[in-house]
Amino acid sequence: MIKIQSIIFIGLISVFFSCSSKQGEEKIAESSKPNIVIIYMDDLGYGDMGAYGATEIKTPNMDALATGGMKFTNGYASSATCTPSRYAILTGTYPWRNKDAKILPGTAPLIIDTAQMTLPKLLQEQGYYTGIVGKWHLGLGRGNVDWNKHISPGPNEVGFDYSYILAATQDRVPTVYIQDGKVDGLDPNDPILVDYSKNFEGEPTGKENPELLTMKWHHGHNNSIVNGIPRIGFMKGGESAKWSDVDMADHFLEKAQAYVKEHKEDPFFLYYALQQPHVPRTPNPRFVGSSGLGPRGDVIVEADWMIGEFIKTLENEGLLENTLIIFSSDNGPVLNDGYYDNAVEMNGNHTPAGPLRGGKYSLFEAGTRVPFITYWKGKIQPGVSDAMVSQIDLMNSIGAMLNSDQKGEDSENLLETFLGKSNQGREELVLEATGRLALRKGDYVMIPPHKGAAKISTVNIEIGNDPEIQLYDLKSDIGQQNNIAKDNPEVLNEMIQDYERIIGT
Ligand code: NG6
Ligand code: CA
Repeated sequence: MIKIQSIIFIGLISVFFSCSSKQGEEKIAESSKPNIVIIYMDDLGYGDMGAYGATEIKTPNMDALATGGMKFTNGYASSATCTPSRYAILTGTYPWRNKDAKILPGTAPLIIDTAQMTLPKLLQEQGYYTGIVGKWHLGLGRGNVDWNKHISPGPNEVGFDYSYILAATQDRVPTVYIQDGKVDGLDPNDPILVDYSKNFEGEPTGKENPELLTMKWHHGHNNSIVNGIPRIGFMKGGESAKWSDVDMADHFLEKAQAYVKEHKEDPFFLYYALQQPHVPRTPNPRFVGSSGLGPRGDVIVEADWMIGEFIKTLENEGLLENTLIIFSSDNGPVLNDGYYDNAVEMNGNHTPAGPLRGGKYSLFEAGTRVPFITYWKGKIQPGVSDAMVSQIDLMNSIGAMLNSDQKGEDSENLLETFLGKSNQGREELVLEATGRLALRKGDYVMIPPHKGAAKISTVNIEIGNDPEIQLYDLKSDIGQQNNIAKDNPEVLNEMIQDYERIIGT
C-alpha cells in the first residue's frame, strides 16, 4: 500500500515538474537522445575479424559488437583509401565531388569547407557535444601551417567541440598529437618545422642513415626518422611533443575514455578513429607476438583489446543502453604498405580480404567493402543484414533519428536498416579507388575501362584496372573472377547509363 502511494506521489511530482518548466521539458527530450559513437579502423579488411570469417586471428571484442548487433555483409566505405572515406563519412557526400579528397600529405590544407554541413555539425545543432579522438587525415589550416601557433581551421571548425588527433597518418610527419588546434606537449623553445619537399640541413633520413633505423622501409617512407622509424615527409624540432608509437593505442584509448566520462551527462558524439592496422605497425610490447601473424596481426589484437576496454567504460558509466555504436573501417586491407614488417611473411593462412578480390587501393570489392556493424544494447536486435549500406548514409540516417532537416548530398536515410528493422539498402553506390570510379547496382558491379597497371606491384594488390569494361555478378561470383560484360549487354548498358547519370558525364 505504501509502495503504491509513493509511486503515485513520485508520478505526480514528475508530472508537475515536467509541466511546470520549459527547461524541464527540454531536459527530458535531451535525455532521450542516444549517445553516438563511431569506432573507425584504419585499413581493417573484410576478412580481418572473427565475425567476418577470420579463423587465424582472435578479435573477441569486435566480434561481440557483431554478434550483439547488426552485422552488415554489404557495408561499404566510400573509397579504397583513407582521406576520401573520411571525407564521405563526415559530410555524407561522395568524395569524388571534391577534387582534393585524395591521400593527403601532413601539410595539406583542410579539405572540408567550413561552411559545409557535416555530421558533427548536424549533431551540435541537436544539442550534442561532439568529439574526435584519433586519426584525422583531412588536412589542417589553409596552407603553410605554423605548427607552433594555433592550427586552424581543423576539426573544431567543421563541427567538433573537442579534438585530439594525429594530423595525417602514423607514417607521415608531423609525428605529434594536436589537441583543439594546439600541438600537445610542445616546448616553445624547440619549434616544429615540417616540409614535404626538402629535408632540413643536418637532419638524418631513412634513406641516408639506415644505421639509425629500427624498422626498415620497403617503398617510400625514407624521409625523417622518428623513434627509429623512417616516415613520409621531413620534420625538425618538437622533440618533447613527439608521440611514442608503441603507446599510441593506449593514449587514444585514455583520451576516448576520459571524453566519455566527462560528457556522460550530455548526449555526446565520439568519432574514435583508431590508427590500426595501418603502417607503421607498432604494437605495444604487451601485444607483441599476441597473434602469431607478426606486427599486423598483433596490432589488430591490440585494437581489439582497446575496443573492449572502451566498451567496458561505456558499460561501467551506465551508458551502453543509451549509446548507438557504429563500427567500420576506412578502406580494405594491405600487407606490405611500405615497411619490412613481416606482414606478408607471417600472414600464414589468414585472409585479410576474406573471399573478396583486391585490397586497399582497389576498385575490386576488397578495396571498399569492409566490416560494418551497428550496435545498440537493448535497441538493435542481433542479426545479419545483406542490405547494401555505405558510410555515406550515416549522416542522413542519424539525422532522421533526431528529426534533423540537415542532409548530406549523397547520403540516404537507411535508419530502419541500421536499426535492424528493415533489410532495405541502397539500390546503387559509386565506388572510388585512387580517383577511379565504379558502380555497384543490385548484385552487379560495373568497372569502366581504366588505364594503368592492373596491379600495384609494391603492395601486390590488383586494383581493378582493365582496358576492357568489366561486369561482375556478386551473387554468384563474390570473388570477381568472371567478367560477364560481353554476355550481358542489357545489364551493362543500364549500368553505364546509371553511372553517367550519377557522375554527370
Ligand atoms: C601511401 C603510402 C602508404 C599509406 C597510404 C595512405 C607510400 C609509398 N605509401 O602513399 O604507406 O600511407 O599512402 O594510407 O608512401 S591511408 O590509409 O591513409 O589512405
Ligand atoms: Ca586507411
